[in-house]
Amino acid sequence: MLIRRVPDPGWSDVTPNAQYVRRREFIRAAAVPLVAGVAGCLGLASDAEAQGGLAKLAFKRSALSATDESLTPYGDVTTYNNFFEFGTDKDSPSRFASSLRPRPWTVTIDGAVKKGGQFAIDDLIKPYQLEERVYRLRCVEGWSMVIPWIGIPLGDIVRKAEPTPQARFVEFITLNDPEQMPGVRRRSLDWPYVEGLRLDEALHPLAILAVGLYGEVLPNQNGAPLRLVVPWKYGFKSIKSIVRIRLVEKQPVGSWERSQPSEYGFYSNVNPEVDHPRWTQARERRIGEFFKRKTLMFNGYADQVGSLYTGLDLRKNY
Ligand SMILES: Nc1nc2c(c(=O)[nH]1)N[C@H]1C(S)=C(S)[C@@H](COP(=O)(O)O)O[C@H]1N2
Ligand SMILES: [Mo]
Repeated sequence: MLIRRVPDPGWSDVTPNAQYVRRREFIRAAAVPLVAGVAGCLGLASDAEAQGGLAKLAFKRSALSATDESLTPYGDVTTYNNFFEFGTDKDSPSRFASSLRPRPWTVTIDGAVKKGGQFAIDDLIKPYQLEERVYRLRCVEGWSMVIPWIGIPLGDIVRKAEPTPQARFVEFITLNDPEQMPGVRRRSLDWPYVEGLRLDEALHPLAILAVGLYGEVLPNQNGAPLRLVVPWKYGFKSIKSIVRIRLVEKQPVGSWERSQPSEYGFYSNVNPEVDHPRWTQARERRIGEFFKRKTLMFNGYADQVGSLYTGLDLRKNY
């Protein structure tokens, strides 16, 4: 069991990132007294200096966090990215995503729902208390990170729209605007970027819509202003800069499945036992670490999500 329950310390203050990182370290160190200044010696201040200077968010810490692992530094989380709408190199998103305009931003919720509509991003999020969820993100390419996301349960948004009995899947669609996204002028994928979940996966409490990370609003390169985070699936399922959430009857075809169906399936659960056709999925490199580590079933969330897949052949349904 990799997820340890921690007591909820309640609403966080709106804290500068330096204190924020120190407090996290403190919580992780549990009983070890932490004197002022020690954090700097441990190199935590350099993390803090790398903050984006973006708006701070008020949030409460969630018990559904992987609190037993070190956070990937902010600088890596925000410069080593996949966001093909801004190019295919790892540093393309951080170099070019400044042209994305995350406000004003409208999200359409439609399809098999009673209460759909078009919502300004801030109105959509306002009714909910933001939560911090520290999750492992594991890319199908074989690297991983640990990121303190800020968001709300996806299930809250889906339930509020009141899905009709026809709704069996949720389809997510990214903005497709060549003015803001230079990468969509090239056919590296079929635009717009699309992803999908089964309805019960979307309603699982671990699935969130993120609006921030490290206590701040999402940097553009991480999918501002709204992106999905599904921690037990490969990173590509966690679609960025969402403009539409559609409840549908038929299983959606995601962009990666469309581009290469033999390599990327609908489920895309992190599974060390099922290799990608061109490489093993048994191990991964945590960004910032030298040695590879074993990839865990469902990315370490097997206790929480395993029951969603009882009776499903995970080799056929990759
Ligand atoms: N719209 C969109 N969403 C996307 C992608 C993309 O290219 N476009 N890349 C995916 C992949 S492959 C990964 S691994 C994660 C990376 O998220 P991060 O850059 O915030 O770590 O975003 C996913 N979401
Ligand atoms: Mo990925």
